[in-house]
Amino acid sequence: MSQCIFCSIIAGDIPANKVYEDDHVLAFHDIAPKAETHILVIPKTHIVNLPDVKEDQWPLVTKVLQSINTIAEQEKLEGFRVITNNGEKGGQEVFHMHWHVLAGKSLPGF
Ligand code: IU
Repeated sequence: MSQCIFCSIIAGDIPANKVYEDDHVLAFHDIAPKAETHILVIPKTHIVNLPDVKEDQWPLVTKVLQSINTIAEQEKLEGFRVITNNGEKGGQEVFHMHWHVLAGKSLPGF
């Protein structure tokens, strides 16, 4: 999956400002932050988005979500927002499932 930019980051072929890594999950700062803190959390397995998750991959999705809690604690986030965009019409631009973790000055509700 070498044409996938996030797979290239996982492989170490493209640098990223990493904040967390384990056997299954990688998290790094978004290159174009939309909030004071903007971290992307991704599974190391190439999954396109939520609708692409196979039955046996749900435990991996849980690991990704659990790692968000670990990252929030590690980065001392007092509050945070989690967003995942799915499909072109859902605003997804990179087709490797990722979870945006946004934090910083009070985020407006919506
Ligand atoms: P989206 O949900 O697919 O729209 O989000 C993709 C995000 O990936 C977006 O916020 C980009 O700024 C970010 N990103 C990145 O951090 N590093 C990259 O090399 C590329 C995109 I391409």
